[in-house]
Parts: sequence; C-alpha cells; structure tokens
Amino acid sequence: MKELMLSVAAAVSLVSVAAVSPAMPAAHTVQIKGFAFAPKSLTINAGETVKFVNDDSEAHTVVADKGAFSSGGLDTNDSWSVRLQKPGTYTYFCSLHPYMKGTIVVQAMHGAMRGDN
Ligand SMILES: [Cu+2]
Repeated sequence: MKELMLSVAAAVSLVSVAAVSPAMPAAHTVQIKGFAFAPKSLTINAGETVKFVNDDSEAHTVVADKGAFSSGGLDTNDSWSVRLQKPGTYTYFCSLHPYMKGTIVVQAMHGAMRGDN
C-alpha cells in the first residue's frame, strides 16, 4: 500500500511538471496519407515547428510554392520538420503528386503586422 501511494505521488508530480511548462511551443504535425496532407490547412504561431510524417505507402515531398521550404523525398514512415519564423500564408504541394496541396498560416505573435511572403 505504501508503494502504491508513492507511485501515485510520483505520477501526480510528473503531471504537475508538465503543466508548468508554458514556454514549450505547440507541436504541430501534418500527416501525409492517402495522397493528401492532413490537416490540409494549419495555423501556427511564428517560430513554431511543423512536423510532416509520411504515413503513406508512396514517397512524397513537401515543397512551398514560393520556395520557403522543401523537404526532399520522404519515404514511408519518414518525417521532416520545418520551423517557420516569418508570418504569412505558406501554400505547399508534393512535387511528385502536384495535386496534393496544403496550407500553413503563420500568425505573428503579439498581433504584429503580417508580412507578405
Ligand atoms: Cu506525393
């Protein structure tokens, strides 16, 4: 019984530690599956990172229309992350299957003006 109480206390303290870390940026993941990006449109804050995970049986890429980023080839189960600092709307596609499209909207922190990309 004493051991159980100890492990409950340990679990509670772990939860508390996790809860008091507001500086951690939100984690964003875009899944590539069925020849589509999910979510198709994602809004993040400037400076946050988006991780693309290829859960498809085909290779895909993630390429920004305006050249802001390019993943290179992602095989099945590969992942690739990009950190977006500059506010704006980033449309992207898969260079292997150009009909696969997605959008990331990067919002400025503290309500600053939106930059044109
Ligand atoms: Cu593709």
